[in-house]
Amino acid sequence: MSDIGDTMAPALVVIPTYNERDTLGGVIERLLVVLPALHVLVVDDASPDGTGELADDLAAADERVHVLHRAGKAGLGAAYVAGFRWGLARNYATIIEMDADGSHAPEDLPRLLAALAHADLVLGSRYVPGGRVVNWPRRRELLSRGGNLYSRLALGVRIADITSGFRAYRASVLEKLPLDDIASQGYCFQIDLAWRTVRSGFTVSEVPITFTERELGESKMSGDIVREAVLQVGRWGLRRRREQLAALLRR
Ligand SMILES: Nc1nc2c(ncn2[C@@H]2O[C@H](COP(=O)(O)OP(=O)(O)OP(=O)(O)O)[C@@H](O)[C@H]2O)c(=O)[nH]1
Ligand SMILES: [Mg+2]
Repeated sequence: MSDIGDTMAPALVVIPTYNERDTLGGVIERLLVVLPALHVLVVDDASPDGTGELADDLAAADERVHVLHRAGKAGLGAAYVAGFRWGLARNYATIIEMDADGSHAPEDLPRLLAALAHADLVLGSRYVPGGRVVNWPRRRELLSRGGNLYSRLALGVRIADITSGFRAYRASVLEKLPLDDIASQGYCFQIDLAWRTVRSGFTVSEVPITFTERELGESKMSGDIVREAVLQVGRWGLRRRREQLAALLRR
């Protein structure tokens, strides 16, 4: 993107980490090769494996890299909210979410940013034409596709990959969302933010990505994360139905 880094503050990539020592360095290196004007913020929750110290070393060697250290593991949502606040306080025009485990290809990011010219939020999508998932066990793909179908039906939004964690926001969206109220974590956090973005009247678009399952490190996926998403999305869906019904009765 030609306008990053000239007149506007450059775009910020927020990368939450918990025990991602094996992959973080490679992801940041690739990012800065693909888009040299980017800034990167690692939000580390005191990873026991030393990811935070590695991030400090990377930041000391490159002024485009920054680190936010947090006291302990408090979930992906809380880490992102802290990272967003950091970025908003520094006037970045664009704030990007990305995993540290290598699942999201830095090489796909220029297409996300290009699409941001015509939308307020751009999702890197596995489930639009051209999108792909590599190395996923069948049951993992079913869980992800099922979660997306469930969210589409409950919330009535036409988004193919609402759980995607590779996405770019215009800062104006994050400025408007009530970040203090967002308590959800994991997938639920991603659905929550996209849903609030749509309800606030912003536009969302999707571009295809190739998602590659992590080869190193450990997943932080858990039954709790799935349960939280199922219950919350169900609640939001019911609230939406109640609002629709109330509007119908008022007519
Ligand atoms: N700071 C912070 N980062 C987290 C936390 N939980 C997960 N992350 C990071 O969030 C990103 C996504 O987590 P993953 O474990 O890859 O979750 P996932 O992609 O749903 O699961 P896999 O497909 O198994 O990799 C990674 O960069 C994690 O290190 C947390 O509690 N705090
Ligand atoms: Mg992952």
